[in-house]
Parts: sequence; C-alpha cells; structure tokens
Amino acid sequence: MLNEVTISRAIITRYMDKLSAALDLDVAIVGGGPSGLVAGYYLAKAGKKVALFDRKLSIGGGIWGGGMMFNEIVVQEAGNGILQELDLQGTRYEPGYYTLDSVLVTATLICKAMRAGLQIFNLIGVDDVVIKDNRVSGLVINWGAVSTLGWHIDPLTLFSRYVLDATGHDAEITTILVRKMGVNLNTETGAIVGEKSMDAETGEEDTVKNTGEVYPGLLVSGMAANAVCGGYRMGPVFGGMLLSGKRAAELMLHGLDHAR
Ligand code: 48H
Ligand code: FE2
Repeated sequence: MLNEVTISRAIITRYMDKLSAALDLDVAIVGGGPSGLVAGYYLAKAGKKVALFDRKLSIGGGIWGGGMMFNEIVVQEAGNGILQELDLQGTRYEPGYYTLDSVLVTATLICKAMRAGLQIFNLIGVDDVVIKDNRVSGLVINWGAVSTLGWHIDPLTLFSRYVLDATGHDAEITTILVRKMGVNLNTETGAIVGEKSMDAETGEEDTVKNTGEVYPGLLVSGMAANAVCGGYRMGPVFGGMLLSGKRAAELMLHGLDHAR
C-alpha cells in the first residue's frame, strides 16, 4: 500500500542528498543551454564533481525553439563531429550544413550529460558569486521563482574551484561580478565589450575564440563569451555553442589537473 508521507519523505531526503553533495564542487555551471550542457558532459565524463544550475523549469536554454520557433537547428561539419561524440547525427542538407530536430538534440544533451555524472538543478537561479582572495570561488543560489517574484529571501552558498558563466546573451554572472566588484576582466578593454550584430560565419569563430577565463576562477562560454568579449551573433546555427562548451571543459580540466 502506498503511503503518501513515505513518498514525500523519499523526495525530500533524496533531494537534500543531491543538494548537500553539490555544496563543494570542482565546477559549478550556470545555465543549461547548449554550451553549459556540453561543458558539463565533458567535465563529468572526466570524473570531475560538477553541477549545473538553471533558474527555469526546463533545461536546454535556446535550443528548444530552433530558429524562430521552427524546431530544427543547423550545425556545420565541426559541430556535427561533437554531436557524433554524443550519439547524435545531423542530416546533411547541403555540403557543410547539417540539420537536427531541436527537441531531440536538447533531450539527448541532457540525457548524455546526466548519464556521464552531471548533476542538474533546474529551478535554481544564481544571483551572485563568492569571492575569496580575488578569485571567484563559488555561487550564491536561490529558487528561480523567488527572483521572478522579486521577494527578498536570503540565498544559500556553495563553493567551487571554477564557475562557468553559460547564461547566454545576458552573461549574467560576469555582469554581476563587474557591477558589484568593479573588477577588470581579461577582455580587450578590461570591461564587458557587448555582443555584436549578426554575422554567422564570424560569430561561430568568435564563440570558440572568446571562450575562456575572464577573471580568476570564472570562465565564459557560448553567447555569454560573445557578450563579454564582443563577438558577433550567429542565429540558429549551434556548432559554435557545442565547441565552446567543449573548449571551456578542456580549459577547466587543465586548470584542475595542474592546480597545487
Ligand atoms: C540560473 C540562468 C541565469 C541565472 C541565465 O541562452 P542559452 O541557450 O545559452 P548558450 O550560450 O549555451 O546558447 C546560446 C544559444 O541558445 C543562442 O541563444 C544562440 C545560438 N543565439 C544566436 C543568436 O543570434 O541569437 O541558455 C542559457 C541558460 C537559460 O536556460 C537560462 O534560463 C539560464 O541560462 N540562466 N540560470 N541563474 N542567473 N541566467
Ligand atoms: Fe540567441
């Protein structure tokens, strides 16, 4: 016979186990779009303790909607290479252009990343970072709905050796850091340069080039990398996002494995 309170206790206990285990991480990823999910996949696959936080109910960021709500995305040759590592395969449209169903891509990225060991927390937003010795050293978290409602409820905190800002166009984490701490970033101007208009070819190259550590302990990937470092946008072509996530993971793996 099913006991309603046992069901409740099972959920509360299991959730608290997951959340407690995520309070001290190798990498905390903010944003569950393509770049954050791919970064999480490669970090988890390498055995790192990594969790991803997204304030929304559904993980996947901008992939779900394809282009203008047509639920297909395009990737190029290099992006298709990464997708193959994730057991996905684009359908060739013209030489150098592959298409995929955006729902299948999102669902598969989430599934592969979690099966590799990525812990995903949906419904949790990131409002601030922890600073220790001039280094980003963790996240300040709260329920996504709390910030949407504009309530003042104090947050909780977790530590991590790296934070990845994968929050998309708004580069929210880097923006908060600069606004609150007035720090200089590792960008051309030392400030947040801002995203540029549409140029798919340049934008795709920019996304990978701009992926990196912009402040000690804080990396940017995906559209956040272009927003922070001044890259072009590219529309619904997603190869650069996937490659950026992989690049961010490689940089952090190098940092984690070469730290004292
Ligand atoms: C918790 C947060 C917070 C926060 C945001 O936008 P995304 O899909 O991110 P990317 O960079 O991996 O992918 C970008 C791509 O989707 C895109 O927009 C492209 C290719 N655009 C080209 C163009 O021309 O427009 O996902 C970011 C995620 C979202 O799910 C947000 O909910 C989440 O981050 N998020 N989560 N705390 N403070 N800020
Ligand atoms: Fe976008």
